[in-house]
Amino acid sequence: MKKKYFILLLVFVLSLTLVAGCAKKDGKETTTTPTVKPVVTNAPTEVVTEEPTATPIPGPVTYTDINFNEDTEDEAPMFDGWTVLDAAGQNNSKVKKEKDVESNYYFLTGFMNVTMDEIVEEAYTFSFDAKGVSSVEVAAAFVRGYSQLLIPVSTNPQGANYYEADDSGTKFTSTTGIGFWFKANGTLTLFVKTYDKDASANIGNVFAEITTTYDGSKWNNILISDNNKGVITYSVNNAVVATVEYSELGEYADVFEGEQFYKKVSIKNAEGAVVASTESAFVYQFSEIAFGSRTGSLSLDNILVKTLEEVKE
Ligand SMILES: [Ca+2]
Repeated sequence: MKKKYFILLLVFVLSLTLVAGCAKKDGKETTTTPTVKPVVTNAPTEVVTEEPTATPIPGPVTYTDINFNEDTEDEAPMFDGWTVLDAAGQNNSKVKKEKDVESNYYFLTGFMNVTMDEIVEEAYTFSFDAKGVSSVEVAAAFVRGYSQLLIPVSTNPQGANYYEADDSGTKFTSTTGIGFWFKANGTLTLFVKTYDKDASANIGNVFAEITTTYDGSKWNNILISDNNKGVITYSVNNAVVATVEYSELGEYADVFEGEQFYKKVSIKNAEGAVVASTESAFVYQFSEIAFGSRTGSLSLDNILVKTLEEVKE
């Protein structure tokens, strides 16, 4: 009997061991951590960023960089790539020598038309150093005119050029474009040619007197920057003094058939306030860069014109 009990006990222990083993195995299976299915997300959408507005960058053409110096001859062509017209043949305008410095400059006076030969059809900057004007007559820098487009005036049947009076009863000259008239006291006149049926030659002007740091007894740096998209910025001695905004390209068929002009123009002061405006401007679709004088005297040096490459869209 004792042996029988021992065997039963042994079977019982073995059974317990097996049951425990199975239980352990089952437990292991039931406690297996289920696989977490990955969260399926949509493929990320490619974000298309809009190209920023194209900004003009300097280059690639520099038309002229004229530092009148010891080597500059005192006769045409002292402006390489420009045409110098001494309308009255007085031969007053000269390359002059600066006192005490090895630098020359160009003295513009008399009835002069100095135009850059290539008409600019893109954004550009036009900079130079200027001194004067002591005369009460006009000596100015012009942009967005075109001296081939002329309206006859009483003093000149060939038409008002940059040096010529416009018959408007003022001292303003030229038929087309925007003039920046230098004056010794620093109050410079910015004037825009207009189509004016009431004027005797049908040429009028809108203009603004611009207060600047310009000092006629010293050299001043002038920068005219035209983005070819409707804004010209005028700076004197590194300070913006005015902007000219132009728009509404159209034709004056009865005057210049086939030629396009910006008709709507406003002059803003340095604070951005409109100080003069017109809707009949003769502001040419392209830009002839020029100096003109009608017995006003202006000294010029370091003339530099650069086109700005407009990024193609
Ligand atoms: Ca010089």
